[in-house]
Amino acid sequence: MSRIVDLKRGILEKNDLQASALREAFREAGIAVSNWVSSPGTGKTALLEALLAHAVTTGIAAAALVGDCATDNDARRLARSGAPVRQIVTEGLCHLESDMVGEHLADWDLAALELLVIENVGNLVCPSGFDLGEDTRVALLSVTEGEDKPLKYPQIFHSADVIVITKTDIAEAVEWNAGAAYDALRSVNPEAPILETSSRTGRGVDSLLHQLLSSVSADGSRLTPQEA
Ligand SMILES: Nc1nc2c(ncn2[C@@H]2O[C@H](COP(=O)(O)OP(=O)(O)OP(=O)(O)O)[C@@H](O)[C@H]2O)c(=O)[nH]1
Ligand SMILES: [Mg+2]
Repeated sequence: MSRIVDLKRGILEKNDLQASALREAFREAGIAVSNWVSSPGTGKTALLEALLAHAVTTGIAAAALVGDCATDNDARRLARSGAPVRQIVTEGLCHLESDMVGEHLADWDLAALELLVIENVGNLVCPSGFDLGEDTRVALLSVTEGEDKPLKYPQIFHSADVIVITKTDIAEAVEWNAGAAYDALRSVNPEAPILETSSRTGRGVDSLLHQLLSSVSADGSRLTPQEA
């Protein structure tokens, strides 16, 4: 048992070390980086498609790195925006690790970008322990998942800098109880801004884009979402 604990600790320490190096590289390049975590099907890719399209039309240099266990379906969807996109296939691993991010960014000119979004593998547990060097961790919750998910999977919502509610266009149809959801979110994360979005209507896309961009100040240093 203690060998398993030691092994897990070793993996996390190695990840944290590489994440610190990535964070420094992102800071030097002056790029805002966010790591999107949620369960499968919350609408990460759909919202990111809308966000990238909005960034392209408003002249913001944004790019995406997307992780999945298998297929490059999400990268192909996102590439339609015209923004640079790359897929990481984890071959079954339930989360992204910082060395995968580093390898896939090795030949990118980060200084030419203003925003990088990393879409993590859809999973409400595993990604929470792995720092990817991001400025902003975004946890997403869709109106179809059930208002109690933050209580059942507290770590992922607790570790978020920004919380995004997705698919609000169908909230009424699925009898979404916003009050119960906010109570659950606030009980595990009292501070993080909560944004309501719909990739169908475009609701909240501009606010999210500005929230992510404002995480980096003019000198490249990190601001908390409350300071931004
Ligand atoms: N009505 C509605 N449907 C949405 C919205 N966003 C996503 N969907 C639908 O939800 C389903 C899942 O969306 P994806 O964007 O693939 O979800 P994801 O979180 O990227 O999924 P994984 O990458 O597999 O974890 C698709 O059928 C989308 O069309 C939304 O804002 N409104
Ligand atoms: Mg996706």
